[in-house]
Amino acid sequence: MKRLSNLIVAAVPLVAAACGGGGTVSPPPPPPPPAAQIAKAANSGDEQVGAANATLPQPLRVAVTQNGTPVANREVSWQVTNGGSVSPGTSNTGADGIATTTVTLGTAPIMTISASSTGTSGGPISFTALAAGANASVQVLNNRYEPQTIAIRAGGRVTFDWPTGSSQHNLIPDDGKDRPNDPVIRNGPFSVAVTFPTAGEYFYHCSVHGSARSGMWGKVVVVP
Ligand SMILES: [Cu+2]
Repeated sequence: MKRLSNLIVAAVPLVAAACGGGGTVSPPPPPPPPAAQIAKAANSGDEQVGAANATLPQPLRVAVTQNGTPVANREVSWQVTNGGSVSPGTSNTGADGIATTTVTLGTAPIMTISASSTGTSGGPISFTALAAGANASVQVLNNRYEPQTIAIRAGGRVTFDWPTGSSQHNLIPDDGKDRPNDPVIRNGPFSVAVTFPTAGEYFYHCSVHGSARSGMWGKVVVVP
C-alpha cells in the first residue's frame, strides 16, 4: 500500500510536465484590472470639533473609484484608532461610490478613525475629530506643541506645560488675538494656564522655532 501511494505521487509531476510541454502557445493573460482607489470624499467630515461625548453633525465620507468611475457595493471598514465610537463599523459604497459613518466623540481630546477597503489602493484613510472638554493641556516640547490642535469649551482653560529639558519656547498669539500669550522665552519646568472665554480659533507659535502656521505652532479651538 505504501509503495503504491509513492508511485502515484511520483507520477503526478510527469503528467504535469507532459501537459506543459505540449508546445501549444497559450494566449497572454489579460492585464489585471486597475485597482480601485479609496480617498476622502468632498465634505469628508474630517477635523470636526464637538463637545466630549457628542455625536458629530457631519458623517465621515470616503469615495471608492476605479479609473475615476464610482464603485458601488464596496465594503468600507471604519476603525476607531483612538477615543469615541463610530456607527456603523462597516458600510457599503452607494451608486455614487461613497460610504459613510457617524462619529460619536468620547472624552479623549483627539479621536482618530481609519477607513479602509480590501483590494483598494490609496488607503487606509485617516480622520481626526476633536472632543472639547472643559479644560485641556498642551506640552511645550522641543520643538513642537503636543497636541498641536486642542479643543475646549468656552470659558475653559488650557494649561501649557514646559517639561524638564524643554528649552527656549514661548507662546505668541496670531491673527491679532490676545491669547495664548506668554512672550518670555522659557525653559522647563514651567507651566502657565490660559482661559478662553470666547468661542473661536486661536492660533499661536513660538517666536524662536516658528511663525504663524509654520514650524512650532499650535491651535486652540474654543467651542460655544
Ligand atoms: Cu520654541
